[in-house]
Amino acid sequence: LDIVYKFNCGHIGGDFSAIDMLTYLFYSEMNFNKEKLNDPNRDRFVLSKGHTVECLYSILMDLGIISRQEFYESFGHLGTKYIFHPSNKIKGIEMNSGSLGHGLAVSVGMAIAAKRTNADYRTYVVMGDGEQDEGSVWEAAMAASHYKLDNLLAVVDRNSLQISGPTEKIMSLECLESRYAEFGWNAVTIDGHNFDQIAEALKKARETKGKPTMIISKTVKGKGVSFMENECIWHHKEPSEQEYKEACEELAEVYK
Ligand SMILES: Cc1ncc(C[n+]2csc(CCOP(=O)(O)OP(=O)(O)O)c2C)c(N)n1
Ligand SMILES: [Mg+2]
Repeated sequence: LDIVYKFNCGHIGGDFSAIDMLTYLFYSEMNFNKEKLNDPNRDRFVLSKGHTVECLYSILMDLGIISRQEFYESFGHLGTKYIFHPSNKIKGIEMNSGSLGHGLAVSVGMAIAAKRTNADYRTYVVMGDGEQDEGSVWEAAMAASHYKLDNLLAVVDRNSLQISGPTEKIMSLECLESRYAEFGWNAVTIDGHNFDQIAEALKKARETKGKPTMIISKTVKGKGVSFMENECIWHHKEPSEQEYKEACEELAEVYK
């Protein structure tokens, strides 16, 4: 919220739908921290829905991987690595993303590389639900099951909204879980704001052998701020001073 307000740009709705999942992945699931940035065995994370980079920046700042001061001084300036989508010039970010439909395919490549080199890192990728409209996602989905990538964990942030409206109006996706299951995945649908359900799904994913796991993470776009929740306009809207104040107050209530 601070980043989007201060720089008057960003994608707050999709940041807030995904941040609970990213929080769990970075703080409780992945073999990844500040000391492991160059460790070949670190788990790989790809934010395929790269337009919501603010949620990733927030975590990397909190983990001390990105300097908060450097970030706020240079974000968006000419020549900076702190740009509006993830850049792999930043330590801790594996892949440039933002052009939707590429993250799963690149993650499949990372997972295949682990298998071929007998490395035991796992690969995690978070996609958007509107992103599922990209045909390349389904090519990658086929490859993931073909190569039995049980070291690959994918998430669809199922907030049911994309840039211009509800996913079901633009390109219906239901039933997403059974589609992935038919593509040979271990697919599960959970409440993506419930840490117990996230933990359970990730545990089962680790136990599943011979297939990749897809978590359909049902979320609320704009989660945590009443006037942003489920409102398409907040895909890419910047809060006014008053809206910023109100949003801060609401979030402070939730997190006190
Ligand atoms: C290939 C490509 N086409 C178009 C865009 C522009 N774009 C940015 S965000 C977005 C909507 C994405 O919706 P969704 O995947 O549901 O993301 P979320 O709801 O999590 O923000 C689009 C079309 C893009 N980034 N990449
Ligand atoms: Mg969406």
